[in-house]
Amino acid sequence: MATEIDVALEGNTGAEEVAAAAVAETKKQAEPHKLERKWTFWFDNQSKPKQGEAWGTSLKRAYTFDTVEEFWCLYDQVFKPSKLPANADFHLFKAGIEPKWEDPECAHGGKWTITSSRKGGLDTMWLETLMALIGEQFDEADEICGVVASVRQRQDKLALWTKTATNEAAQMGIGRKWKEILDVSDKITYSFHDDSKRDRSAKARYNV
Ligand code: MGP
Repeated sequence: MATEIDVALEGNTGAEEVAAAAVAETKKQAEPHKLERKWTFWFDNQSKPKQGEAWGTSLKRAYTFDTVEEFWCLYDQVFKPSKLPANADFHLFKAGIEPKWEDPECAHGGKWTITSSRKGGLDTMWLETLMALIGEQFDEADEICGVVASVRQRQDKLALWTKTATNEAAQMGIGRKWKEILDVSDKITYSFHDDSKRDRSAKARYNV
C-alpha cells in the first residue's frame, strides 16, 4: 500500500503538505528547542524525467524549520533516503540558499562527496550529517551551504556543499571534520562547481 510520502514523491508534489501535517501535532505539544538558524528540506525526484525538461524542474522546496522537535518529526516521517526511489535526492540547506550552482551563495562554491556502497549506509550518514549541521558542529559553519543525499543505482552518495571553493584551508577543515563525524577512513574528494559546470567528470581539486 502506498504511504503518503510515496504518493508525494510519485507525484513530485505534496511533500510540503505531508511535512506540514506531521509537524503541526508536534508544535502543539512541548516548549520547542530553538536551533541556531533556520534550515530547509528540499527534494528532487528525477526517477521519471520528462524529455527535454531543464535541470531543476523537479527540485522542490519542502519545509523550513528552526526547532529540534520539528527536525525529528520531519526526519522520522519524511526525510529518510531509504524512502526514496533511485535517482532522487533529499537536501538540507540553510534557509534562503537554494541547492543550485546558480544560487549566489553557492555560485563560487563546491562540494565534498562521500559514497556509500552499503545498503542502509546512506540513512545513517545522512542523519549524522544533519545532526552535525543543525547542531553547528563545524568550526567553519558560515562556509557551509547544505548537504545532498542522492540515491543512485550504482552507488548512493552524500555531498556537502560549501561557499568559497578557493578557500582551501576552510574546505580542508570541513572535510576533515566531516570524515571524523562519519567515522570514514577512505579518502574523500572536493570538486569546484565551476569545474562541474564545464565538464561533468572534471578532476577533484582537494582530497583528505
Ligand atoms: P551532478 O551534480 O553530477 O549530479 O550533476 P549527480 O546526481 O551527482 O549525477 P548522477 O550522474 O549521479 O545523476 C549532473 C548534471 O545535472 C550536471 O552535469 C548538470 O547538467 C546538472 N546539474 C546538476 N546540478 C547540481 C546543477 C545545478 O545546480 N544547476 C544546473 N543548471 N544544472 C545542474
